[in-house]
Amino acid sequence: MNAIEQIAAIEAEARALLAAPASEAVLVTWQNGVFGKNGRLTVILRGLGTLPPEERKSVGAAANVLKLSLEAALARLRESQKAASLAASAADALDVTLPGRPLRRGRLHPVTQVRREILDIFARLGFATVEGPEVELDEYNFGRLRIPEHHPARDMWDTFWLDEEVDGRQPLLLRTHTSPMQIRHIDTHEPPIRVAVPGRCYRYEATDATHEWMLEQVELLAIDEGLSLANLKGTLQEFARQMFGPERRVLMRNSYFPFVEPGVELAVDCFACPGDNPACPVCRGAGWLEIMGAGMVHPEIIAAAGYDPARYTGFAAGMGVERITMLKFGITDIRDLHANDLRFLSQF
Ligand code: FA5
Repeated sequence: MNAIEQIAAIEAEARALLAAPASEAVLVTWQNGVFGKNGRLTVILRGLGTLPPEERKSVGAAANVLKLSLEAALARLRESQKAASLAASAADALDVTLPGRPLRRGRLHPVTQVRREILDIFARLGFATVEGPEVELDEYNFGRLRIPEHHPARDMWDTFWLDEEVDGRQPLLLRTHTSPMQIRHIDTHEPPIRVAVPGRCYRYEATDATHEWMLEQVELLAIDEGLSLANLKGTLQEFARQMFGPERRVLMRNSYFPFVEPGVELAVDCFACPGDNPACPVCRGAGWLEIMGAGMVHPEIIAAAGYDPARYTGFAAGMGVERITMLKFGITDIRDLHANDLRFLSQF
């Protein structure tokens, strides 16, 4: 085959290839065989100088025309193949302009929110936060709070008992209130004392809309020179105003706890009924929901800790965090709070 015939053969192959595009691998092999270092067209162009002058011109022209037109045709073919494959993948591709699905944000449990709010309010009133053990000695939960064995006040606070002992001391129980921390704190700190004690408490209790067997309390304890019932009342009223707003009515009435003298309890007006509905699950027609017990620390407790009760006086309070959460959010059944139903909890 002379050079012109070879050029014609390459051109025919190229037409066939371009008419029914082969795979990229076949295309590359063919292209190398034509344009590569020792490709057929390369060899023809390289050998132009050896041809007789009359052939050189026509062969050179034909080879160069073919080279340019083939290069252009191959580039066009590759462009159109690329466009086709993009179009094919676009059919099942992501639409990046779609707005994303929002992530479900978690939130704090309503009781946690309210506990933090309570502690924040008391922190602004000068009370530091401290914590104590949930597994407690009978001695702190009852004995040193002036509730000896067989005292009728124990009936109010039946609880869960443990067989274990700590450092040879027992009986141990799950604390019924946060008041044992009053004793632990005055045993280890000197007046002036102002602390708030959050924590879980446990009671052997028949549950209903306002009673659970596990509850959270925040205990308040202030011991200083010259503290009176007026300081207790002022502190609790300021707490209620900040917690529930100035329009909420607060009732302070007599109560009895062996570790205070006098004792009071604080109630807030019912949010679930006008106050006279005997079927109301929250107040049962009383119009008030009790949220805490309080009073002036009993002088015997101050004396037992080694301080002169003529010089030092104090007040204490113990409030139910779930009850305050109910008032705050208008929840009518305390049992919903720890039932762990996200449809309920995510409303708050
Ligand atoms: C006490 O626990 C006393 N330690 C409070 C106290 C502290 C008095 C300091 C004086 C000085 P009481 O048993 O009333 O008191 O409980 C206090 C609060 O805890 C109640 O007002 C109520 O808000 C909450 N509470 C009590 N029992 C339950 C229960 N079963 N479920 C939910 N909340 C409860």
